[in-house]
Amino acid sequence: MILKSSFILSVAAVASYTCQAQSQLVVPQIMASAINMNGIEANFVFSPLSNNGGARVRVEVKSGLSKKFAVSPTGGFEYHIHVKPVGPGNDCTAAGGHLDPTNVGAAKCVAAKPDRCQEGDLSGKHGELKATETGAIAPISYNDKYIHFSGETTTIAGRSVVIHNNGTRVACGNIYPFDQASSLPSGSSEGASKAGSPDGDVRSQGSGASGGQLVATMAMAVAGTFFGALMAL
Ligand SMILES: [Cu+2]
Repeated sequence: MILKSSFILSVAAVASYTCQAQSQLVVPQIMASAINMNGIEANFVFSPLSNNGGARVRVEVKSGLSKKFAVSPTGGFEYHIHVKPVGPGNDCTAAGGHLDPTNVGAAKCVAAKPDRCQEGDLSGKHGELKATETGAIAPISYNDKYIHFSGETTTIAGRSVVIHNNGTRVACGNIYPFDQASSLPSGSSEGASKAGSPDGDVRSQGSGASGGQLVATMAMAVAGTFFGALMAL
């Protein structure tokens, strides 16, 4: 009995500490992007790293990036943070070029030298999204110390994530503050592309993916990130 109640107390203490620390350090700045177009459904969560800046990035692809679809000989899909938001009708071209505040330019970005990569070149720094048989890719997470949550030219806020198939832009979604993204209406096409027209999102209509699902996924991602950080303390 004593053992059981002390266990419950410990859990309660951890939970209370978690909520407190989360609200003070992590939650206000978390950014997220939910892509849902052309049969491609993917979530990106950018959580600030507390110590030396940068972000913990979590990527989950639920559908659409299959081996059958992949054009590149590498069997991978590139993805980047682009400077502008997505245009009306899920227009990924309107997203403009890569986020590149230090003007690195188009020089080849290699994972071994991330300081020579564009801030927005996520697949250059961390590897392409590897196509699978089903098109779903299990969640991956990594740290990226070059990502910024502030600064007019450097922040990822208000920009977009674009997925490419051997260069061609095949899906995109805007980057929102996490708390804003989680309070978006439950219609997934609205949530995924606020600036776009739902008409441009034919295959996602009736796909059954709800805003609630996204919120749950993101909440799990955030919790995972936080507990990872706790363990590193
Ligand atoms: Cu791109």
